[in-house]
Amino acid sequence: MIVAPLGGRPEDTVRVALLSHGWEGDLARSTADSVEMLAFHLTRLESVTLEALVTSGSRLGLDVITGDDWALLAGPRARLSALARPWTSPAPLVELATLLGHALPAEDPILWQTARGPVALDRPAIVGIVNVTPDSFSDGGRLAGVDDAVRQAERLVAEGATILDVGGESTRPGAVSVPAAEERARVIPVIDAVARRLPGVPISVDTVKAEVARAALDVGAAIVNDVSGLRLDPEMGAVCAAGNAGVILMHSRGDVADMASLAHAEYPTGVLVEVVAELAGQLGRARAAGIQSERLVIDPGLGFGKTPEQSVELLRSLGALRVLGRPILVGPSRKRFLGTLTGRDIHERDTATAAACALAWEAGARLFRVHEPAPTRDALAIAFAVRPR
Ligand code: PMM
Repeated sequence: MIVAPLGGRPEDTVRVALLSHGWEGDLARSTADSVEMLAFHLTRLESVTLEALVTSGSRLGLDVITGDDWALLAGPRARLSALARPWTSPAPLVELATLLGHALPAEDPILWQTARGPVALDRPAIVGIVNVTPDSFSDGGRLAGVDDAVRQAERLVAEGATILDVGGESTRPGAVSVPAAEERARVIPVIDAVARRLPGVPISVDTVKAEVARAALDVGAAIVNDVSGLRLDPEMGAVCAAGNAGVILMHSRGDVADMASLAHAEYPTGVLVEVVAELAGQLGRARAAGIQSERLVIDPGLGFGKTPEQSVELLRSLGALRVLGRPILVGPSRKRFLGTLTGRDIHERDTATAAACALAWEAGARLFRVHEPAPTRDALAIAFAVRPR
């Protein structure tokens, strides 16, 4: 037996050691990141919070040094992350857990694995929206529709989109579910044509139906964007796993007709806590279906079963989603809460969208689904330039 001390920063030396044992780069990095040592200074603590912190902290093997209304908390990132989970915290620790989630520094840049290779998330990635619902393009006729959609895709990429999201089913309140065959007829020719025209651009299919996802992956889609978070079609997880798709798990409740309404906007324990808990469940189900963690992205589902205030609260607390350990996508584009805040109509909300995206970047989001990339690209360029180094 040999016991050798590792000098230097644990996260670096552990990564190098794992690589020397043949571990794959991303896995070695994310595993090594979990041993990074971090410390926090907590002040203005209530005595019940202090007591609960001492109990929970020592159970997790964290160092907790306390005074009358303050504490110093130190330990490896993975153990601190376990404390930063408001949805499993005892009541006196919920606020602390949420704030700790915000305060945990961002993980090192990660790659998002998709069916067509990795997407780098060390800088903002803009997902441009290509809607192929019948009302989204001027004249009818499928062929004209495909040409229009390809032109739209080219414009989105020219303006800064690095991923394209093609969707053929509206989720507006009261929208009727489109039969799978009709949805396929709308999106598959477009994905096929865009994949040929823009071969370097990963394409995502915005669908809740496994049959549509499978057909899209067959013609070149790399990602499945499921606004139901794999809830609505029992086959979806298996199809994504078999196709090695990147998967966007968006938080929502209900079905296509009511998920964007307020029918399910009840969050008795708080919108953040419930969204995080439900996303955690969706991640678990996705992994159980055989989808590798590296392929999963989470999305709080702004505006989906959320009042404007609840969407704002999610944006304010977005950093807490980082404890789920997966890249975060946000889709604030032109949504009602931006209209409420600015008084602007739907087609005048691209500046507000850009501001929301820049703030979301600061909180840890890495992917931004927008209708009009140009203003968001500019806002994110500034946010990226002033990021902490
Ligand atoms: N929003 C809409 C549709 N798809 N997908 C994800 N991942 N996140 C979103 O926020 C989202 C989505 C609804 O917006 P649209 O009808 O304006 O495209």
